Amino acid sequence: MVNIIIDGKNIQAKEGSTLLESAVSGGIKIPTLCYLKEVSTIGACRLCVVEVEGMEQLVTSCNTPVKEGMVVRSRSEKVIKSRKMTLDLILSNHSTNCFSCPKNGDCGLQSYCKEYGIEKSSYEGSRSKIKKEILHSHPFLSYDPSLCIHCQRCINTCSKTVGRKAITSGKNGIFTVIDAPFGEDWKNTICESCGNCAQACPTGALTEGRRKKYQPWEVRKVLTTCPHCGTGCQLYLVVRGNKIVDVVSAEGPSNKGRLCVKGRSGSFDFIHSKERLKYPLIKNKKTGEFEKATWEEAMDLVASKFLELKKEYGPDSLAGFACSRSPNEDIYMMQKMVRTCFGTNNVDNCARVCHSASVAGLAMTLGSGAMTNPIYDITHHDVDCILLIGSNPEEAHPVVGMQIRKAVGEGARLIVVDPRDIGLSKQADIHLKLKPGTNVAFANGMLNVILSEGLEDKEFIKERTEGYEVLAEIVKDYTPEKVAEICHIHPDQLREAARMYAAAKKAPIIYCLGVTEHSTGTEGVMSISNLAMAVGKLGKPGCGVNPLRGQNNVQGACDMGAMPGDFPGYQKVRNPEVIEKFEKAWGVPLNHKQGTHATDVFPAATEGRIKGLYIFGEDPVVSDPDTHHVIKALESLDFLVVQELFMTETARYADVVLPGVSYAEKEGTFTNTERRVQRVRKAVTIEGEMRSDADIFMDLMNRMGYSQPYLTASEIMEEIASVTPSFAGISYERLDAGESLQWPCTGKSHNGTPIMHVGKFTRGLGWFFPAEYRPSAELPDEEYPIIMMTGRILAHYNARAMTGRTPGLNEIEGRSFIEMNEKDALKLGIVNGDRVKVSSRRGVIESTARVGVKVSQGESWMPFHFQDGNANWLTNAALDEYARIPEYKVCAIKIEKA
Ligand SMILES: Nc1nc2c(c(=O)[nH]1)N[C@H]1C(S)=C(S)[C@@H](COP(=O)(O)OP(=O)(O)OC[C@H]3O[C@@H](n4cnc5c(=O)[nH]c(N)nc54)[C@H](O)[C@@H]3O)O[C@H]1N2
Ligand SMILES: Nc1nc2c(c(=O)[nH]1)N[C@H]1C(S)=C(S)[C@@H](COP(=O)(O)OP(=O)(O)OC[C@H]3O[C@@H](n4cnc5c(=O)[nH]c(N)nc54)[C@H](O)[C@@H]3O)O[C@H]1N2
Ligand code: SF4
Ligand code: SF4
Ligand SMILES: [Mo]
Repeated sequence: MVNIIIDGKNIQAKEGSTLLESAVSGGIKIPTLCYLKEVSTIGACRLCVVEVEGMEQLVTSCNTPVKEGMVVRSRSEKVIKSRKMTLDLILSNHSTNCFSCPKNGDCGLQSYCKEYGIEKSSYEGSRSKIKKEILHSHPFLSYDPSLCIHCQRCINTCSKTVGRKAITSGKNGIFTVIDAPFGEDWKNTICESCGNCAQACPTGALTEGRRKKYQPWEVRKVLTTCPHCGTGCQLYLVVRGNKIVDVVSAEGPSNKGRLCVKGRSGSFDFIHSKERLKYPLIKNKKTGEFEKATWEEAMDLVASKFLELKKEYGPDSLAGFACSRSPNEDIYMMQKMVRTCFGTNNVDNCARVCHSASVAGLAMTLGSGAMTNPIYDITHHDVDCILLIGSNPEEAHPVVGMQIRKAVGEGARLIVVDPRDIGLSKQADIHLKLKPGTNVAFANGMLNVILSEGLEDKEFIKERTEGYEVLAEIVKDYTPEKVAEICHIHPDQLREAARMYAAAKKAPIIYCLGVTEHSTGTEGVMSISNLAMAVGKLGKPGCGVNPLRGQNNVQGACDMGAMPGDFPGYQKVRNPEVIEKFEKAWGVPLNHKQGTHATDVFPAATEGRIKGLYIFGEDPVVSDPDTHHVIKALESLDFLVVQELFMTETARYADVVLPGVSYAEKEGTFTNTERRVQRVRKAVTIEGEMRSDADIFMDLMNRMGYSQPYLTASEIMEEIASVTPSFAGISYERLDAGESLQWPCTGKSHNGTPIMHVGKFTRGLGWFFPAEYRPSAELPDEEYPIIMMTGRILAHYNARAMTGRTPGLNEIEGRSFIEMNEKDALKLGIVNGDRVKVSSRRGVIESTARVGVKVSQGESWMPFHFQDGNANWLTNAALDEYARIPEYKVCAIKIEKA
């Protein structure tokens, strides 16, 4: 610490900090238009000047380091005069049509001019003469050069915070200008439409179009959590009256002020959509049409129907799927309803088709199936090497992707293991473009190199693990040459990757569905955990095995016990003591039998073993593999209830449709991928008869004869904490007081657990799984010669119920396509943009070909978001033996010109 004096006030400042930072810490305001904390300290706007005793010239405080004994004046006559002159000069090049400016009333320049008494400029700026074109072709963003003050905040934000470098400095004659990617060719730029640049712009130069539609003084801001992916970005919903008009980012632990395009521009249109379900619907059996019903009618029908089926066919003929987009409190109530009223453990959530292999696999090897380290910890600049396996974070977890790009830009090594060229593979030191479905062989190959070159952590293996000898024997067979043949990679590249990962000190493994969504998904996960254990990279900062969980609250859905074998907090159904504990807590006898996995519910329904199904916020007709078999199963049911925001493809098959409410219309919590429990807050009330999802469950429970008191979200969290040891210390009181808690949080004075397995695995000793490579269930042959992988793209989210209702996102990408290799295309006479017929043993669709080298020869890739050609008519419902996860990532197809 050093001591300085600013405006007569003694301030203790951190050594190495700047005058501006120390002034702020001492509560002294200094104006600035170009400074951004940790991003931009270029001193370009010169508004932050201060006078330092002993220095002749004024200095820019944003980039002047503090020195012991400095005496500073931040508001002396000289300083004020200089600032006035600066503002006068800036204004000379700035259009002052404030009335027509989208930032009127919320503009840094306007407010400083007011503060310093500058009404108009006394100069005519030379820049004001250059030809300027407003760029506004982009669906969300626009740039008006006449309002640009060249502070470069947008450039610095895009390059440093977002790591994208989509905005650059250009030239117009002798002037340096901003080249913003929002002109007519916006689609051909590398811009990700995240809008972080617009949020950084202090004036109305770079803005979102929607800014024009509200005034800053008419709105209030509600702090909440993004409803899309598991990154868990914190954001403010900007609300005017009862309408969300905008989103701005908040400073959350996982996003640090960033958002991606879906969080910023795709999380409010759907809430106000005219297509929202507004009242309960009952299907008229004769006409097959839905008819409007009262809540009384609908709820009585649902309660009596489930009781009737239970009586006739037994409790295990009923099942429920919980919504991973919905808060913990709703999900907790749903599984409680299924267990206490349906009387079965047949309750599951979309993790079954997503990361169930991680939950099962890591629980077996480490004792806990969750991400081991926080996002910030594994993407921070001191990380040495990131091993990214089957994960496309630039599109699927974009704010994590931004932080990985930043880390790599700052020197971290990057190894990408993915069959496709993804955005991050361009930045990678090594890209292992392996054949789909060969992850276990790859991991064993890495281990072969590590063990044969003596790169393993012998002490860690000895002290903290078991099962090493068996695995070491198995991997002897997986020589780089053999693995190279299985995986279609180069043996030396594998050697190099193994050495790079093993030698790095801080080296996290980050993985996702490219590992899990296989018929060998759980083995894939366990072989990755083998890899990390062998080099001792667990239970340490900047390391770990890190599955990026998909849905905003899929971590929570698993934690809350929406799983056939687990009560809340992974307390096992197979453990009689656990059953006894919940029987006591809930006051009714419970079913002792493990439940049916969601993916097994469909064949069970077709075979008549499942009769009644309650789907809360999932759309399996779109998202589950092999659509025909899903539809057949739904049609075989005696009774289907769907509780939704919209009339989805799945809801069309329901007997009763119940309208729930979205994240912006209720209180609750989401748990993000790093096990962080974050608040969701009510921002608006939408007109209609919709009810909060937890309320619907509590009402139904009472109608089914279980006496469930009506609890608020906060009271439900109290109940969760009381029955779940890992949540025991979590409460709304703590969260609303600003604490950020990652479970396990075992008591009121426990601060949560950022890094798991420190010193000891949850399981005790870590277990090396004896993994052997097995090929995918369906391999290409003469009839269906091409492997199809499936996945997601940046602008859309799963079945698109939400993102599909934002017109701008549909403009960015709105139709089905299939990526194929140019050599395959040439053979088939297909060129880029051709319509193609794509078929598998299970179905036929049409799509548009995207020809190139993103995928290798003999391989292809499709998103599953688009109904005009959905990959899931073709995908294979082959299941993994441990987690029952489907093989979305590999099936055999044929492509023909349509
Ligand atoms: N924009 C957007 N973001 C989303 C979602 C969305 O729909 N849209 N959905 C959310 C959900 S639910 C989830 S679970 C996550 C998923 O996030 P990710 O898993 O990152 O996304 P995917 O595109 O399914 O697949 C990731 C990568 O796996 C690769 N891959 C395919 N087969 C293999 C293989 O055999 N081995 C290896 N090593 N890699 C392979 C693919 O090429 C792809 O790049 O995203 C979440 N975020
Ligand atoms: N081919 C292929 N298919 C895949 C995948 C793949 O990689 N390839 N990935 C799979 C994966 S990882 C996943 S997670 C699944 C996702 O599959 P789904 O879970 O079916 O997909 P979502 O579109 O997220 O559906 C969520 C539904 O919840 C509703 N909803 C949102 N919030 C609420 C709420 O608060 N209350 C209520 N009542 N409803 C709400 C939305 O309207 C939406 O219809 O897709 C899987 N499908
Ligand atoms: S929208 Fe995002 S990617 Fe595009 S220029 Fe702005 S900061 Fe860069
Ligand atoms: S990265 Fe995920 S959580 Fe963050 S804004 Fe984007 S969709 Fe939302
Ligand atoms: Mo997912």
